[in-house]
Amino acid sequence: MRSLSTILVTGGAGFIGSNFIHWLFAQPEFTGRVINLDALTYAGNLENLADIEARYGKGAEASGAVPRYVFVQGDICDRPLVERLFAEYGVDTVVHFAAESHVDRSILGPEAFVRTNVLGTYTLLDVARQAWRAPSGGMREDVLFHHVSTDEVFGSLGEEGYFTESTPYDPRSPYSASKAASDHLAKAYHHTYGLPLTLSNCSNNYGPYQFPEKLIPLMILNMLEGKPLPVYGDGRNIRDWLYVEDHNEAVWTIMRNGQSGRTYNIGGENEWENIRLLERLIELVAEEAHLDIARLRGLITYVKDRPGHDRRYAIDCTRLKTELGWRQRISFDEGLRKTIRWYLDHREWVEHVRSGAYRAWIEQNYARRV
Ligand code: NAD
Ligand code: TDX
Repeated sequence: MRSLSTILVTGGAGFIGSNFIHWLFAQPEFTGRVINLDALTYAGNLENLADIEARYGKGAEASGAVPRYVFVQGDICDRPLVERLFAEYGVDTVVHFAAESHVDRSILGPEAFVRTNVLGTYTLLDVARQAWRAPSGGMREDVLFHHVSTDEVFGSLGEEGYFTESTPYDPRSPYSASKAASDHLAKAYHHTYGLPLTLSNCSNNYGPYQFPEKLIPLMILNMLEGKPLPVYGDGRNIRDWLYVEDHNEAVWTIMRNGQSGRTYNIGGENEWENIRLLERLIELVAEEAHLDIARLRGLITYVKDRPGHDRRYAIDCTRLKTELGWRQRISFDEGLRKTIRWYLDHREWVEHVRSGAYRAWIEQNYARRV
C-alpha cells in the first residue's frame, strides 16, 4: 500500500508543478505534506505558491507543529542536498516535474536540458533507490517515484494515427531527446533495481501560471499588448491540448492507483492546427477583453519555422481511461476562457516573470530554507 504522505515535488514552482500543489492541497483525501524542491530558474516563481505558503507553510501552523508545505530552493542535480531532504523529511513519494521544458530554448542551448533532464533525473532516481532500501535487502513497497514526461518523446505523427504507450521512442529535438533519456533511466531503475515507479507522457498543457514563452500565454499577452502573433511555418502543425488541472488529476490518479512499472499516456483528445487554435483564441480574447476582433486578426504574422518542427502530436489515452477511470473534465473553450481571464487578472505576475522582478519579492518574503 502506497503511503503518499511525504511527497517530494520537484519543479513545484513552475507551471504544472505549482498547479499540482494547489490541486493536491484542495483534495480532502490528501492529509500529508509536500516538500517542494525547485531551483527557481527563469521558469520557477514562488509567487505562484504564496497562498499555499501562507496557509500550510512555516509560521502558519501552531507552534511546534510540522508545516504541511516546505519550500527548498535547490538543484535536483545536487546529490548531497537531495539525500539530506530524503533523510530529514522521510520522503516516501517523489513526483518529478522539474525540467527545462521549452523546445525553442533547447535548440538555442541544449546543455542545460541534458544537465537538468538527464543528470537531474538520474540523481533523484539514484537517491530514491538508496533511501528506499528495505531492511530485507529489496525495495520498500510503500514508496513511489512518479516521473512526469511528455508525448514529444514519441516523435512526430503524419495525418493518421496516435501515440500509444507502446509507440517506439523517436525524439527529434534536444528537449524531447533529454526527456526520452530520463524516461529510459526511470524505467531502467524499475526493471533493474525494482524501484516502485509510475510514468506518464502527457500532451500540451495550458492554463494559469504558464510562462509566457509557450504558445497560448504568449499569444494572449501579445493580443492584449497589440504585438504581432508569430505563427511558425505554415501554421498547420497539430498539437493535442489539455487543461493543466486535468493533467494533474491524471497524475494523482496514477500515483494512487497506477500499477508500478506501468506507463500511462495522458491527453486532451483535442487536436488543433496552430492557426485554427489562434483563430479561436482571437475570438475568445476579443470577447473577454472587449477588443476589436479585426484588429487582433491583423496581428497574425507568419514567421520562419522552428528547426525540426514536429508536425503532429496526438495521444491515445485509452489505458488511463479504462484502467483507472480518469477523464478530461474541462472543455477547450472553458479552459481557454479561464486562462484568458487569469492572464487579464494577473498583469503584475506577468510583469514580474518577464523582468525577473519577482526575485526581489522572493528575497523579501523567503529566507533560503535548506
Ligand atoms: P516549467 O518550465 O514551467 O517549470 C519547470 C520548473 O522546474 C521550474 O519551476 C524550474 O525552476 C524548475 N527547475 C528547472 N531546472 C531545475 C533544476 N535543475 N533543479 C530544480 N528545479 C529545476 O515546466 P512545466 O511546463 O511546468 O513542465 C513540468 C514537467 O511536465 C516537465 O517535466 C515537462 O517535461 C512536463 N510536461 C510539460 C508539458 C507542457 O505542456 N508544459 C506537457 C507534457 C509534459
Ligand atoms: O510563438 C510561437 N509560435 C508558434 O507557432 C510558439 C511559442 C509556438 N508556436 C508553435 C510551435 C508548436 O507547434 O505552437 C506549437 C506549440 O508550441 P509550444 O507552446 O512551444 O509547445 P511545444 O513545442 O508543442 O511543447 C510543449 O508541449 C509538450 C511544451 O513546451 C513541452 O514542455 C511539452 O513537453
